[in-house]
Amino acid sequence: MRIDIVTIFPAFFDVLDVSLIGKARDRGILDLHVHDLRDWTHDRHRTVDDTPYGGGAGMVMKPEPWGEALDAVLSPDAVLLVPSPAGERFTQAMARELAAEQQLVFACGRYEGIDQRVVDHYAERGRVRLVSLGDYVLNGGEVAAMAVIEAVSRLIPGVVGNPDSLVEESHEDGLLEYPSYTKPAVWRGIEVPPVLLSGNHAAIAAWRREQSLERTKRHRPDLLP
Ligand code: 6GU
Repeated sequence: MRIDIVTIFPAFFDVLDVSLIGKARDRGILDLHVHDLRDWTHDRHRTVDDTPYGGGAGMVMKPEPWGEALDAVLSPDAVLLVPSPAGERFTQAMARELAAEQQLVFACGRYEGIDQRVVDHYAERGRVRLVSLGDYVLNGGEVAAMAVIEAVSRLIPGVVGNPDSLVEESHEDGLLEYPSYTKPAVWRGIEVPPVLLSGNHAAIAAWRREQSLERTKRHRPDLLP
């Protein structure tokens, strides 16, 4: 998969050199490119924002640099992802859809967002999705893009070493994941639940299921039917 990120803070994405994503890049599974939006400005101050029409607080990102940047990096079959608190909620289901794509392009806005005409223009020519991580406000799209990139890339075959670790996780079966334990069997006087030491695989599976349901009921009742 090819991933392009356009941002005024390329340094945010330096950490994509490390861990599983870094390894996937080294092995050619992920072809990741970070672009500085200011490379597509032409004035001395490399201006990317201006005051909003209609008034109001904050600044809006100008359409011209975005148009030049996206014309340069978008291929016809790409999905343009615009992180925005006004977007559709990002979910594991969306991560699975995006993991099947050839190219993802992230347009990371700052300030009060990108001039709406940029989204409208590319929506007429290809696929565009506004994505939100959840109901809270970040300073810009960079951290959200990073979250989407990690959630999507770990679903690409070969990125995560053991594919079994993909299926037993929170949200893959619609429930939250059960709690996990490792050695020692007693730590600071706290025992590992005895069923996990029993060797009874059916009992372990039943216990884990019950724990998943319990956690989901407590923390995310909205996920239950
Ligand atoms: Cl995608 N962007 C911003 N700026 N804030 C957010 C968000 C995205 N998702 C949740 N909050």
